[in-house]
Amino acid sequence: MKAVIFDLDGVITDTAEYHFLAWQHIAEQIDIPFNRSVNESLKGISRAESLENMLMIGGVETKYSNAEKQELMHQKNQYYQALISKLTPEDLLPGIGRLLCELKGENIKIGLASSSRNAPAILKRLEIMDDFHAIVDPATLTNGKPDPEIFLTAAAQLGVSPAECAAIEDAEAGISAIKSAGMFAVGVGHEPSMLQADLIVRQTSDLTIVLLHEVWGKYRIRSVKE
Ligand code: B16
Ligand code: MG
Repeated sequence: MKAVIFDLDGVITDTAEYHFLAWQHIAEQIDIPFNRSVNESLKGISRAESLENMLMIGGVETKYSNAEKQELMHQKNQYYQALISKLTPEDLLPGIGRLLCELKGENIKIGLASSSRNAPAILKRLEIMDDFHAIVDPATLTNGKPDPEIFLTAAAQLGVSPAECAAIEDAEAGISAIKSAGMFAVGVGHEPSMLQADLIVRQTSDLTIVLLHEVWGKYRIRSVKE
């Protein structure tokens, strides 16, 4: 294991909740149904794709022009940015600060593979920007998660091969992307969506370097036998 690549929302900090609140605000405004189960299906998905999915679920996929959709995305992002402007280092999810220190202590490279265009602003607010050796800019990618492109790009930027990377995600689309990239997948959560992961932890406080090394060892042995 030469590198660990992190998802952001739902892994490093609980901005998944802020995305939910911001989309809920938009759904109320245009009067379409929205709940946590719909929100679950948007995790890890880009802003534009999230809006398309919401409109489809609401049965209004043809109602809005491109300009109106841009305006809805803009309003969602403004609401979201107001929420993230209050983030502080206290908002790191439990255990993440410790894990970053442990990885640095062992010279394991650290990357970020977040679909969020707000990721750099969030890392700055959490005061962990300097811990990352590579931060993929999702605006430069052709395909979003579950396509492996974002994880493969992170590995390339870190100068390691995918087989040498572990990656941590909270969303089904993200776990699929990691597995398609040929990496060791760590899932955070307890949804059935985590089933493809090589290691599942219920919460971020369970993530330690000891656990990663332990399960990585078994995974490598299994990979060699297969
Ligand atoms: P933005 P991740 C993803 O971040 C979120 O899970 C997803 O809900 C959001 O729509 C997407 O980022 C885009 O975010 O609107 O800030 O560009 O989980 O890949 O870190
Ligand atoms: Mg996420």
